[in-house]
Amino acid sequence: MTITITAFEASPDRGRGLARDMRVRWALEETGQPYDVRLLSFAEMKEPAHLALHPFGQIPTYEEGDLALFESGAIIFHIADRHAGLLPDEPNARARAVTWMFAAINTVEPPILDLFTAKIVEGDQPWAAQRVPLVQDRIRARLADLSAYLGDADWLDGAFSAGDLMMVEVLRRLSTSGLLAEYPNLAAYVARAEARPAYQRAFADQLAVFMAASTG
Ligand code: GTB
Repeated sequence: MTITITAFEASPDRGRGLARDMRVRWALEETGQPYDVRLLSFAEMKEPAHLALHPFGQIPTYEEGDLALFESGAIIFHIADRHAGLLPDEPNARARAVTWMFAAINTVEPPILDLFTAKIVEGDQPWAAQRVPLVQDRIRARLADLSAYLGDADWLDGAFSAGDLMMVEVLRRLSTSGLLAEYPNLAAYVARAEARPAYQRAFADQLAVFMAASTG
């Protein structure tokens, strides 16, 4: 059955692979699943046809036969659960990998999103200059704990898993902030993941969409 995901027609990240279709593309590449992409304008994302798939009018969505999903975490769990390559077979190891997926989106990602909001969305507010350092310190607290946990291991719990994929995707949002570089083992962890062939294919595909939109 054909898998179809949705992505921005013209991503505001300018092809840096920071929108959440990137993590879904990467999971599909890691598990060797071919997929189609339906590109949407901002207006199309808020129209009834897309709202029927995604109640909040966002990307990404995932369609496969009569199954339609939204939320990147749920989509990646579905892909990893159905196809080999992103979750271990051993039940306890599998549960721990899923735990890291939740840790990434529930514990590490929120302050990182707050930084984006504080700097970009609310950057012109009078209190922004005070808020940004507070949020940065909250991020540092998470990164310090994650860095101590990872130590000199390659991945969070044995072999590369959906937990690593999600954690790396969350950490990549910090690439231009300077914060990741304060934790060399985390910077190396992200670089190690970005060197994976599946990541490279996913990144190239989303970049090609941006290039076509900006030249076409
Ligand atoms: N919790 C949902 C999930 O994980 O799937 C969040 C989905 C989401 O935030 N989607 C965003 C969206 O559709 C795109 S990824 N936004 C449009 C809207 O809400 O109307 C977020 C994003 C946007 C832009 C950049 N950027 O420019 O760097 C990075 C990430």
